[in-house]
Amino acid sequence: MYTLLSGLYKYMFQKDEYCILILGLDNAGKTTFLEQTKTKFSKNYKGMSLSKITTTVGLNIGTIDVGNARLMFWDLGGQEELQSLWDKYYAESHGVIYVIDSTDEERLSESKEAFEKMITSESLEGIPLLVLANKQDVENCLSVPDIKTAFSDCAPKIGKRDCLVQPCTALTGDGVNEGIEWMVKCVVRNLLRPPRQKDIT
Ligand SMILES: Nc1nc2c(ncn2[C@@H]2O[C@H](COP(=O)(O)OP(=O)(O)OP(=O)(O)O)[C@@H](O)[C@H]2O)c(=O)[nH]1
Ligand SMILES: [Mg+2]
Repeated sequence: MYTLLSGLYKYMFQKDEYCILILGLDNAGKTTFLEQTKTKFSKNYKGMSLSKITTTVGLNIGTIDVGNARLMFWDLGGQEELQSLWDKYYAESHGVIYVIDSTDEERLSESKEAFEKMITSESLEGIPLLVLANKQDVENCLSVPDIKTAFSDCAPKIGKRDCLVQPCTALTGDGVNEGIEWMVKCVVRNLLRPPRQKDIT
């Protein structure tokens, strides 16, 4: 009886947990996106003022619940010297959100290099990839087709994993719901993924 009841309790209340990395160059808008996501998806979350966000040294974490899924975000600092820390988190992640500053054409190739290095990591093979073309509120910014063209030679390396390039404005929240809902759908159905490190230990 106990087993039956505890099984029922788990079925009804326990969330499946997924770790989602938020990566991208410094100033792309990762932390702004995380704060906006927490504000949109957590009822009682009193977000910090988006204008007060400063560059991340280390990481920020955040959790939201969407249906039966609990997403735990790790927003890592994007400065060059911090990028070497990204791969320490790959083994435990179930999804990656890669944020691009659509207003910064000058650093687009730098962003592409970091992206390429990340997607070629074996530990991320097969995991869903949400690419955010952020700062779409700024006039004359790069569009999704512009970014897809600039990143086109990465396509073979993305392979068969789920990938979506989503226009987004983290500051106002445009595109945030669409991106998160897509990610939830992908991580939940990504049953082919081998067990994560934490599941083994
Ligand atoms: N116009 C505009 N500005 C944005 C948007 N999202 C973020 N920003 C601005 O971009 C700057 C950098 O944002 P952050 O969220 O700190 O960027 P980050 O990617 O976390 O940067 P690091 O922590 O250094 O890696 C801030 O001044 C934000 O206000 C957006 O959608 N539109
Ligand atoms: Mg940050």
